[in-house]
Parts: sequence; structure tokens; C-alpha cells
Amino acid sequence: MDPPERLGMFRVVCLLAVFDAVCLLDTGMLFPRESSSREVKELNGLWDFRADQSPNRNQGFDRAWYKSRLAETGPVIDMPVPASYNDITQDPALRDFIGWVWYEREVVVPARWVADGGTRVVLRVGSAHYYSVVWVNGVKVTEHDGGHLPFEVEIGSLIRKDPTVPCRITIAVNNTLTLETLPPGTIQHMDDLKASFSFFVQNFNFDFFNYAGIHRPVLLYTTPKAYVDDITVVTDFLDNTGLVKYNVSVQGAANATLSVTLIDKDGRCVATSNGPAGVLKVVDVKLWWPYLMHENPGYLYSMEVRLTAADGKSTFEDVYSLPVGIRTVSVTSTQFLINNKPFYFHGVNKHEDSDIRGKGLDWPLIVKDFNLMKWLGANSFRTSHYPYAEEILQMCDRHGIVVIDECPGVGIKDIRSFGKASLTHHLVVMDELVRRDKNHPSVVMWSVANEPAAEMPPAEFYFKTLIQHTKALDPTRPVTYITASNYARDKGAPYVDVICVNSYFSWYHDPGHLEVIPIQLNTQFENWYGKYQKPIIQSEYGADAVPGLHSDPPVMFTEEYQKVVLQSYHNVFDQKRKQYVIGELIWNFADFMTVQGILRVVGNKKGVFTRQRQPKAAAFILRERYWRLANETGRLPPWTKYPCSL
Ligand code: GCB
Repeated sequence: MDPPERLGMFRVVCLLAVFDAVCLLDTGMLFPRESSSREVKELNGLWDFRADQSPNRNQGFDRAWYKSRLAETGPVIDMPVPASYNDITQDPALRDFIGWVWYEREVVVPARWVADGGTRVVLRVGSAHYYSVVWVNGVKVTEHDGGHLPFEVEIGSLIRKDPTVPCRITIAVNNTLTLETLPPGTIQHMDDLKASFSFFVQNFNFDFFNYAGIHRPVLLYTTPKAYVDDITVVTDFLDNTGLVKYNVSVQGAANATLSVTLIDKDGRCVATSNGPAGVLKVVDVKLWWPYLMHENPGYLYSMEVRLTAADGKSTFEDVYSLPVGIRTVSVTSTQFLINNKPFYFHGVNKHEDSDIRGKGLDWPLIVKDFNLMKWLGANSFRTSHYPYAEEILQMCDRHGIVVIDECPGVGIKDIRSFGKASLTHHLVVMDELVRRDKNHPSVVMWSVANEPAAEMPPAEFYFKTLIQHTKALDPTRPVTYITASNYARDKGAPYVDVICVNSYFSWYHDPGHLEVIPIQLNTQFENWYGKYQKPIIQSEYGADAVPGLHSDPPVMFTEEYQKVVLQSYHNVFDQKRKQYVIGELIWNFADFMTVQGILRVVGNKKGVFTRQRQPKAAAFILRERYWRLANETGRLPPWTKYPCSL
């Protein structure tokens, strides 16, 4: 074997080793896609809805609201799905509601699905915040702990029980956060005995509104009895040859035949394989590149997995197509490499947040946000502070927008949230997140938490366990958490691959003193790098600006102040990015809603766009910078080099 071949073998062996990774969940969570063997029926639209206003919020369970139509047990209102329920009505009690709310709708199930016992019918909820219980025709079918991630259950036998009755789906959702949920929170009872009233509030340590309800699409989809349950791909390349290592898990058949085909964008088959695991070799590979790093970003192949199985009487065929981007990610002590080339994150932090719909998935908003990110010249974002919809990650794959994928570990500040129950739940959430997002080429790093109390003694064990667990789940991506702690006291930093630091100089520290930024930011970088010799991302920085407020000299909350904060940070980034700073993510892309309080004026105003997605002055500063950075660090065709409106 000559040396290049030997090197090639070595790479394949490394890829195979990746599949020894632990997978702790029983089943896969493939995104539901139509194919010649799979049908999808969306259940979005209007559902019947009632909030359980009883003092202990338990009347729905005590009186078994799931047993008959919701309208028979009390008044119902229209509620759109997907959407947060909080901002839909004029009722302040619903806006700030804590406890169980009930959703219900009847579904007409296609006759074929009912007649064909060889068809699995799966009910899937894209996400509901926070705890959900689901019934079909009064029978409990599943429950799920946690918002932001999908859950599903097979309901074929239930809908076949009595094909004459419509299929009634009831979903109860509870937004209560406790010390052991993610994010954590506590309920505080406020009793005023003299005035003889009492109420309770939800406390938490994070800075966004705790929107609740069914946030992402609910749907039914079918598969044959024997089906492709999960696919894992890991990619690499050597010279011009791409390597796609795949692993397919099958359910419902002991002996299934699998054929795997990789198809390029022009519909040409570029590689084939058989069996549940293998390596596809792609000659003259087109790599997946980030936006503005290459003239052809976001290149995706389609991996078609075809299963055939027989159970004596019948044969089953299942087809699933997975988009695959071929790319590598690695980290050195000073660089973040994509396809072995240095990648500099010039991007944003976002929220799933907008007027009226709260955190509900909304296509016009998603497409508008992608247009704005591209207009800015942003090549990346972080899913602060929870996993975003898969539909958004699919857009990132296609457009080449790089993602730091964060779990909902935000606001872990109370020492009681570092206990065994919290850690166990956090590990399960990471299992669910990695299972859902592992195949997205756009996802380049996992973030296990945001600004935890990392200096507390239990933080070391907690984060060591969490990070090692995540690396075992996915050895191909770096793992981090976002810190705002002092570099000397941060207990988790030794375990992360990249240091991500949030800081708000001249805002939360030394408010009004713009002159402190250069020295403080410089010291921040020197301290972190000096201690850990790991690359650093400025994962948050910014200042609130109420759109339309102006002042020169700049004062806090004006558009001018926000501009100067950004420019002062940028000067330091420009010195340090030549050394070990590998990225900058503005806080925030757009204004977003928070709880009411004396520190927020109808929400957080650190957006460079308003909540309605109109630019503030800072957006233009950022745009000029990001395009300049792209021209310096990327490989752009002439038409993208100088956007005409700049
Ligand atoms: C932070 C948090 C983020 C807040 C931001 C702010 O450090 O990570 O959730 O919204 O600061 O504006 O205070």
C-alpha cells in the first residue's frame, strides 16, 4: 500500500471508530419526509383550547377532560398551532398563565391508513413547551419532558380500534419550570392575607419570555411495518474523494435488505452501497462550505436509503432520503477549521421570538431572518438558548449558515440545580438533541449551557460529566458551554474545546463608560487564552438601543451608544482575531420579549434589528464589517464581493 492509500485507510478506520459512540435512546428521530413509502399529514391550524384556571391547575386531570370532547367539559377558544398561546388573546391571565393548558382537535385519517394493518401511523409533535401528555380517543399514548425537541408515538392500533369514530387528539401542556427542568425555575407563592388574595409567579434566571404552548408542527406520518428508524452519517474527505460513513438502524424486521445511494444535485448517482453500515466514496467531491467562504456554499447530496423486508405473508419497502453535506470540523489551540481551512464566525445570536406568535414556527419569519442574515453578511449563528426548529437547521444546511447548537441549559444558577436529578435530565436532553441534529452539516459545535454558575463547587463534576457524555455521543464535533464567569474560577473551562465568553463592558459593568471597553476586553482575552490556550469566541456582546432614541455624545439606550459599543469591541477583535479569537456573535440579531421588570422596556432591546425586523443604526455598522471580514477571509465570486448597496 503506498502512503496516500495508507492514509486513506487510516481515515476510514477513524470514521468507523466514531460509530462506537454511545447512543442511549432506543429509537431514532428522523425528520418526517414524504417518499414513495411514507405519507405526511400536517395537523396545523386551529385547535380547541382551554387553560385550566382551577386553583391547583389540576381540574383537567381530576375530571378527565381527555375522555370526551373538550367542548363538552367547558368553554373552549380557537388556538392556532403552531404558536405560543400567550399573545393570542386579550386576556392578561392567559399571557402570564402558569400550569396546564389543553389542546384538542379531531383528525380525518385516510381510509387506507386505517385499512392497511401493515402501515404504521405515527403522531409527532415538533415541540411543546414544557411538559406534555398526549391522548388519542381518550387513551394516553405518550408524555414528554421538555420543550424545544420533538417526540412521537405510533398510534396505528388505536385508530384501527373503531374506524367509524374520528381520531381525537388531546394534548395537555404545562409550562411550569422547577429546579430540575431545563431551563430551571421555581414557583413562588405570593400571599397577601390582609387583602385576602394570593397568586403565584414563575421565577427563573434567564432573559426571555417563557412562551408556552405547541410551538412546532404536529403531524401524522406513515411508514411500513418494517422501516428505517435512524441514520447516522459522518463525513470526511481525502484529496478529491469524499467519504460518507453511514449507519442505518431498522425496526420491525429481523432480516432486511438495505441499499444506499448517494445522489448529487443534478440527480446523478455518485456512490452506492449495501447493508446497514458502510462507507460511500465520492469521486470529485463537492464539499459543504459555509456561506461567504466559497462560491458554492451549502452543497448537499441526497442519501437515499431503501429497505426491503418480508415477514412471510407480506413484503415491505421503505424509502428515506437524507440530505448530506460532506465536510469536516476540527479545532486547534488557535483556530476553528472547516474542511481544514480557518473559519471565522462573524454572526449573530438569535431567539425564536416574534410578535403575536411568540415562539411558534412561522415560515415568513424564518425566510425573512435568513434574508436579513445574508444581507448582514452573517455566516453563522448560535441557537441561544435552546434548540431551534429542525426546519431552521435545514435552511442553514442549504444556505451554508454555520450553527452552534445550544441545549436549553440556560439559567442554571441555583446550587440545587446541579444535583443528580438535574444532571440526569440534562444528559437525556443532550441525547435527544444529538439524536435530532447529528446529521446537519451546518451544526459544527454543541453548546451544553449558557452562563451557568460555573464557579460553584458542583459545577466541575456537572460539566465534566455533561461534556464527556456529549463527546461520547458525537466525537466529531467540538463541545462548549457559554461562560460569563471569571476565567480563574470557571470550573468547566478545562473540559470545553472552545472558550465562548459573554461580556457587556460599558453596559452591565461601568455603565456609560465607553472608554473602558478596549482595556477590559483586551484583558478578558489575554486572561482566558493565557490560562487555557484554547481558541475563543466572543459569544455575546452588545447594548440596548431603543429605536429612534438619539444622542451625541452617545448615552445609554440610544442608537449611537449601541453603535459605539460595537465599534469599540470590533477594534479589539481585529487585533485578536490574528491570534486566537475565532469569532464574534452579536447579542442580539433582533429585539425580543422578556418578563416585565424595571430593567427591560417592553423586552430586550439589544437587537440590531427591531422585533419587527427593521434595522437600527448598528445593523449598518455590522453589515459593513461582516462583508469586509468575508472579503478578507472567504473566497467570494465578484458578484458577492461588493454588494451594490454598500
Ligand atoms: C446575557 C444572556 C442573554 C441576555 C443578555 C442581556 O448574558 O446570555 O440571555 O439576554 O445577556 O441582554 O442581558
